[in-house]
Amino acid sequence: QESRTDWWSEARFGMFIHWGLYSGAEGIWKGEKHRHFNNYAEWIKYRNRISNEEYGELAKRFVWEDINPEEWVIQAKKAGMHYITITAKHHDGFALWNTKVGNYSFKNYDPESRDILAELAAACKKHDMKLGFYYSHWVDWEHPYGWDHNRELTQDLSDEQFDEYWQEKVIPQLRELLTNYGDVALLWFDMWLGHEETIVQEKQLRQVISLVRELQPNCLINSRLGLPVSDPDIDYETMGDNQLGAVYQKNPWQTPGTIAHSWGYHALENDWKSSNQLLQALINNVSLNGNFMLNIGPRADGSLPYESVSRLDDMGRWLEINGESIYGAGGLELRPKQH
Ligand code: JFZ
Repeated sequence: QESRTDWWSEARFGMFIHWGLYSGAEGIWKGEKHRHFNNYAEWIKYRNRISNEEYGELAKRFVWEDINPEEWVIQAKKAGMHYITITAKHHDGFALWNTKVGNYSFKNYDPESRDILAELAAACKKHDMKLGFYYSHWVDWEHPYGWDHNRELTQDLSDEQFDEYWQEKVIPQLRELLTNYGDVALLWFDMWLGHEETIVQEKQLRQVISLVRELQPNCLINSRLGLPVSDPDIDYETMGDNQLGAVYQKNPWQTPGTIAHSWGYHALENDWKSSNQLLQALINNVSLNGNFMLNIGPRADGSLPYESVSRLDDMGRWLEINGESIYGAGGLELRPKQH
């Protein structure tokens, strides 16, 4: 019996791309001393309480004549990857595409900018690469009624306010993403795991699911949407960072991994994992019938750090020689497929 996750279970290895205004900050903000909660480069707006306007100015650091998403696709191919997931909207609330919903997107901050998701979608089509979108659905630091961890210390966000954010930003933006960019292979919702007091309601999540099923029936939905993995509408489980799947994992699953620490580009990080470590993460996951999605954080000019390129190329070379053991009925299939 065919299922919409068939391609996914064959694909095994994907590319995650964290790219947004934070890429222009490179993890560094004037006077930042206290690194609390986490020190991810892509969390810089939150950590430094940067206003929407000032943060938007980071758009000026983007070098549009050098930015070419096709290069990311070619790099993914070379690494042996079969799908790409890009941060359409991260927690900062800033849209990478030319959204008509609100004004927090490149086109309103830099007249030279282009619709990067349109270009990436075209490049993926050209190179036979599946494309998916990361969308931060409950955390949004731009919208006054999106979830912001600092709010816990200040005021309570009412259910009505949060639903206003949901209906006027989340739903119409997802509609755009599922309408204007061709086939969307998967959606990657994000949620801080273990956060009990989430304000998202089940009926809001069901609304998203209906929208996805209506507009793109083949699109996969991940578990960080906020419903249990056992829910029939959750197509695959997202594990924690570099976490391996449980042996009796029933659902399709994947681990998202970073090459260093942050997901977005950070100029000062140098805790790179080795090519061997990354290959072992991939092989471990595949041996447990799971996927591995390795993240890159391009700079504001679209380029990738040498350290990332060299690791991706190493993995691609290894897969070229040994790939059959991963994709065929090879020695790494320790147990029969369960789905
Ligand atoms: C979240 C984001 O906050 C982060 O910026 C990045 O986008 C990442 C992919 O997702 O961070 C998480 C959330 C959960 C875990 C790790 C990082 N986890 O469960 O290990």
